Amino acid sequence: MLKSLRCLTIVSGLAFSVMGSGVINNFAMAQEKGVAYKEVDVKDGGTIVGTVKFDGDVPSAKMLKVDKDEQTCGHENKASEELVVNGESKGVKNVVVSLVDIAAGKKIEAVTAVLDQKECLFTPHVVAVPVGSSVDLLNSDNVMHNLHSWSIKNPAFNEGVSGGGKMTKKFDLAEIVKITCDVHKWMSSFIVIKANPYFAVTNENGQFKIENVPAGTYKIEAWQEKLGKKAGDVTVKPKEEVVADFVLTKK
Ligand SMILES: [Cu+2]
Repeated sequence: MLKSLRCLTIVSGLAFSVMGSGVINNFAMAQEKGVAYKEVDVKDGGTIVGTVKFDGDVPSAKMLKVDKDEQTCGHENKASEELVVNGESKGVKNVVVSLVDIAAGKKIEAVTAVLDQKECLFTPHVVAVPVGSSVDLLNSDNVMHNLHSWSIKNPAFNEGVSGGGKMTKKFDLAEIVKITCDVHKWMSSFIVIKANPYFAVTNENGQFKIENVPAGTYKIEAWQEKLGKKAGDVTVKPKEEVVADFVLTKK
């Protein structure tokens, strides 16, 4: 069998924090510098798989106070998705794992992703796309929502979208964009735009897979809105599967 496993556990400290009250611009500082990326035919690429786990007691979900449009948004407070940890596996959901310094690899396939506003929450909570992609911003509710992008590099927008409405925005530059609704202050999400196609968002068990990676050693990074960034090195061999696990902790 060609398949073999190498294990890499990344437990170094956070590179820096992206959190803090009133410091939205830190998201701009949190962007990777990036390297010029060249599209090439990848032959005998390898695969990176891994799990992002939470170190510590599983935190209970922060509750968001619903105090407007209750007929649509509901009369109960809502569980925030800012940090979702699986109670059994301790996997962290919605972590963006990416290769940050890869200079050449598979073609960047621009996509049209969907970010919906449904029952007064953004869904999914984290959308990751490569540069050049668009996002359909939907409103599936029967109340007015607003889409406020805290973009630094891409054109920022702050526009209402009526019930059943849609607007589409294109993102050409890599950055982490926080999206909020100014009508319902509890609503937030992130659109993460990546400079190369080597990234994935973890599932509810914290698992991810990045495929068709040219052989080589790369810096791999995990980003989560509350836990910040953590990086390590991963070495990919032709046609092999390498494991890159992360352990994130609360500050
Ligand atoms: Cu809203």
